[in-house]
Amino acid sequence: DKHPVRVAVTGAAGQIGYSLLFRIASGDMLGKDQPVILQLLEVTPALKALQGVVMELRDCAFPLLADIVTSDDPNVAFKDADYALLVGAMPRKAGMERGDLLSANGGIFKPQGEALNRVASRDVKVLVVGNPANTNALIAQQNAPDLTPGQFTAMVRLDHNRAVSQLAEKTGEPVTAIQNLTIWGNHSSTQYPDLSAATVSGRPALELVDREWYEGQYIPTVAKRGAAIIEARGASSAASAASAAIDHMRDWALGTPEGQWVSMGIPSDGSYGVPEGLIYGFPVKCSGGSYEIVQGLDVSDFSRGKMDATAQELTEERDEVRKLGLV
Ligand code: NAX
Repeated sequence: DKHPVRVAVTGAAGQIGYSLLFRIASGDMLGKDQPVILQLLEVTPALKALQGVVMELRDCAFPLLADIVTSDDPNVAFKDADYALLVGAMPRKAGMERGDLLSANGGIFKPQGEALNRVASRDVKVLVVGNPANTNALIAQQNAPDLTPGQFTAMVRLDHNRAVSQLAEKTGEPVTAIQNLTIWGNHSSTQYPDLSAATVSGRPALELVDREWYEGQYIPTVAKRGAAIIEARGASSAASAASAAIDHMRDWALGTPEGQWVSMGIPSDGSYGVPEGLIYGFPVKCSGGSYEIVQGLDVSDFSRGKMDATAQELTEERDEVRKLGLV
């Protein structure tokens, strides 16, 4: 029997947490043979609500759920964590400037990075979901000097999954027929859902859809899907975000299928001309618990422009958090 691994989740009493925790505990993330200990972090006023979620988790009698720890102290919640899903964040409120948002989140992700640095497993895999996810991941990473920068990642998998589903719908094919599309850059409206290398049942996607639809409809629909969900549901994406977080961590830990890739926000090594160090969405393949950027893809002028624009936005966010002394 496998030893339990420790999975820390922040913002555990929130909307995404309410889907995510049950999926982790049922074995969807790390496999049906991998026991888990959940280590849940919340702000003090939410600890009571969190106790209710814990009661429900226990009521599921999940065979793989070995233990549950709750705390309002990151030094407790991150202790020996093998995986950390940083979901809790300060959402943008009406009238908030980007600088205000980055500064409010710095107050969360700087101490969390420091705590991961102090107490987490030396091999911890960190996924930042809380927005602005890429730059929050950068803040946590830069405050964890004893960990490897590549241990910090940001979620663009929801965008990736949305892009797969939109293309499947358009071509009338199942989602399983779609392979090798990429979300480049920031988890924001500047993201670039790229079909240049994508295939549908083995045929190039861009031979099946027209260019006008791709540029004028597909890209903005994927990039603005979050707003469309809020408009329809009256609340932001939660179950789909949790599902994407499960997919991101599962693929990182257990590997991507042979011949396929997924999109992850990871520190740039300069590949594809992306400024080094930015946490940027790249096409990656995973195996043996690590990821590698897919190299050698063609970059058209159209792609170059989109990839540079989203890099520019991330560079500006980085400059802003530098000014604030957060990185
Ligand atoms: P909720 O507001 O429902 O839950 C957030 C929870 O985090 C709250 O319970 C709050 O008490 C807690 N929290 C706040 N500060 C904390 C701290 N310092 N330590 C621990 N917990 C803390 O938001 P929810 O809908 O769950 O969304 C969470 C985050 O995910 C938001 O930042 C949201 O913008 C982001 N999203 C990111 C997505 C992505 O693709 N990267 C998509 C979905 C989602 O919008």
